[in-house]
Amino acid sequence: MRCYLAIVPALILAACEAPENRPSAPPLPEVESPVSVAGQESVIEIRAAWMRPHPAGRDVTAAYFTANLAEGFEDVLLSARIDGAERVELHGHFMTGDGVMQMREVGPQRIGEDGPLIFAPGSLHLMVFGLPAVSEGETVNGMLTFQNAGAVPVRLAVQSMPPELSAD
Ligand SMILES: [Cu+2]
Repeated sequence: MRCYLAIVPALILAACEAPENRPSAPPLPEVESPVSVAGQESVIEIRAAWMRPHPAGRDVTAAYFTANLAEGFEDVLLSARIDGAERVELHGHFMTGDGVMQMREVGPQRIGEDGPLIFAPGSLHLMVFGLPAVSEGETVNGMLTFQNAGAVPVRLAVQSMPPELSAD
């Protein structure tokens, strides 16, 4: 793109921006996210997504996954939902002062170039409330919402043991 000589700065700006604003120009891709602090797009890949079968008589269970940043250099997991569940919270485990492991809700979780965002037993997990009981071998669909990547679908295999992570 070339900018031609103009005397008024505003005209120079207009001349430079014109190609993007012409009706014939393809629309800019929209980032499907509520806010975008980092102001850029990213692509997230989800692997090893699984959910524990409900313990007998309970309607709360936990789900796990590994999120990789395939494109972009930073993103934030804002929230999650699971089809059929009343509510999904991001949880973490913490050691209390007297050495007892407890879990509680945590805020948005960052993912960067320094490595995948891992939700795994004993660490970060999705706490799934009010989902009709699922059992081993079923599959549950859900959605992870990232600040830049937007809504990323996830398919969770219901199983008691963690899946093997492919070596890459
Ligand atoms: Cu929890």
